[in-house]
Amino acid sequence: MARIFSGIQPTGHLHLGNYLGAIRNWVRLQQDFECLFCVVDMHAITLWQEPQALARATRETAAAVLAAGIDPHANILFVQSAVPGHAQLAWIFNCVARIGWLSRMTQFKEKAGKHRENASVGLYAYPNLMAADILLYKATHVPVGEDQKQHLELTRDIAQKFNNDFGVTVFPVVEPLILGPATRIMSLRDGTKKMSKSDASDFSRINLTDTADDIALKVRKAKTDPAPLPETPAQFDGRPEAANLISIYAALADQEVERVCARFGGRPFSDFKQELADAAVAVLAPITTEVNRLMADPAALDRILKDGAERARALAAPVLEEVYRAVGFLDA
Ligand code: AQP
Repeated sequence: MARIFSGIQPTGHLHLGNYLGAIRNWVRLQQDFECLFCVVDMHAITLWQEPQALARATRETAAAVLAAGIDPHANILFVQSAVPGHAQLAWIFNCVARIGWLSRMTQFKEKAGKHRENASVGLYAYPNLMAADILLYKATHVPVGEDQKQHLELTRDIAQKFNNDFGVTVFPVVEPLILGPATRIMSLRDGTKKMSKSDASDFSRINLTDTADDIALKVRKAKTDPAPLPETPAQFDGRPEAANLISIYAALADQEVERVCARFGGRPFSDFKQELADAAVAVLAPITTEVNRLMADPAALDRILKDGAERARALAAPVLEEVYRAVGFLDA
């Protein structure tokens, strides 16, 4: 059976973009694939995280994944740092990947910005850890958005170079899983920036833990332009905020963007925003209630994660043994 690995960083509150762009798809995937869902806390610390906030976000991220409908018995849900094989394999990949390969990664350039010399070594080597996450379980498919395509290519290069260097066929060629048209949700404050956990403004995103009142307020305050709503997607040009709000509505209501434009086109934003807020609340309220319930019992949540980590370690052990043998490391 095809095996999927998906990760999500506990870098803050999960938001509507994470839900519509990733988690909602994961819920659909679990019927057809063997899935590993991982809260990637080791990736999170490539940028500074307050320890207490990291611990809370790790539980909240797991809770949100469960609340969205992931079954932790049929799948494996776990925290990355609880499976040492990720770090062990990532080190070996640090020695397989070439500096030139990593230097081409656009996400490092974006995240390091102008302060490149001050960025952590971890941020630079992040794609090697991502390759380890996937290959530690010999995952065959990874659901990826546009922004992760380059990293997945690197995973394929690393797998191939490892196999060639050591004359083995340990690692499979990983395939990207493109799930329908890409849903990229943009910031409510700036339609050209993606909605992000680490955006300083909480008004830029709808969190999965927001109340109905929070959501209504954020949607009301969302940036728009003075023109009425576009009547077709062809009129989105130069109107990133309008395009974003319409796309969000379409994703929430599972409707074509064209249909949403036909329905609301020509009307003022105030009418539309009310309907958008209602649609967001209808989708998110049950998830929020469940996240809050799960967060109220951290011991039960930790038991689910511990069980997931045990099962992940069991899957990883024989792969790591194969890798150690290939490299010439003595048995652990
Ligand atoms: N705005 C978005 N629209 C659609 N999909 C999104 N994802 C994130 N933001 C959007 C998808 O969510 C999954 C998990 O992402 P991640 O936590 O691993 O990292 P990220 O993409 O860097 O997410 P954030 O929210 O922007 O976090 P920070 O602020 O920490 O960088 C991925 O599948 C991603 O595509």
